[in-house]
Amino acid sequence: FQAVRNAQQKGAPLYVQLRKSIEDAVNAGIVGPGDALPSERDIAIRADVSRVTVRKAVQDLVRGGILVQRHGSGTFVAPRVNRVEQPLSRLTSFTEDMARRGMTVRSEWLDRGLYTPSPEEMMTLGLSPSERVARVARLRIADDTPLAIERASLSATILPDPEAIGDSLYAALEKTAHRPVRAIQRLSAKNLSEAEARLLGASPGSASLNIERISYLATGKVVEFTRSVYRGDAYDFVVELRLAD
Ligand code: 16G
Repeated sequence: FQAVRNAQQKGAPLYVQLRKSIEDAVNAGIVGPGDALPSERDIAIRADVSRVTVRKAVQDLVRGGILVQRHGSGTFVAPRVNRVEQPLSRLTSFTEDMARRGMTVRSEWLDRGLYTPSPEEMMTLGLSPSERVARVARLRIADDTPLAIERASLSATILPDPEAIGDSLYAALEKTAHRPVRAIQRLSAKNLSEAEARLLGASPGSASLNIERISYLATGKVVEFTRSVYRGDAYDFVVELRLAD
């Protein structure tokens, strides 16, 4: 922070200078992943800048995923997350993807049960209003890092007992010959809401990937309509491209 005071004459806005010196401290390992930052007031005093300047610098670093803010407990250097590379052309399950990398998979249940379908579920899954939809919502965790929030909807005729799927939805579907063989996946960029950020241990507003998967049986029947939110700092989706013939 001393450097900020020394550099004040150099022209760049103060919050930019402060942001850089915090970033340098993180990169140099002076503060490590998970370490708490001093309070806004302490930083302001030490760097001889206003608290507004500190807040702006910190907000930028939170947005960039360098720092995380936890309500009530302060600001921390973001834990280091090993990025996962996921090929996009294969229809695999989360459990298989992570097991192949030697990672330990765990899920926390957010919701599971049979419900009256929403209009969107009726349309996508081809259900009538009198039919039931099975909802399976989980926080997907690999090696203790929460990677994604996943909400799957399936026809209750395909998944009559969502409580009984165990660790892997696709393994459960395989047992009843309902494992999908084809899927259409749509990816879009989004910023995490407060609630999503809390579940994923990330900062509200930080980058994430929204993924929608509709998967099908060989007969063409829809099996699953799943919406997932993946942490932007933990996932790279990789696609192989070939010259069109
Ligand atoms: C993947 C799929 C999800 C599927 C799940 C099954 C994406 C974006 N999503 O996470 O649609 O329901 O795998 O995983 O790839 P499981 O068999 O481990 O429960």
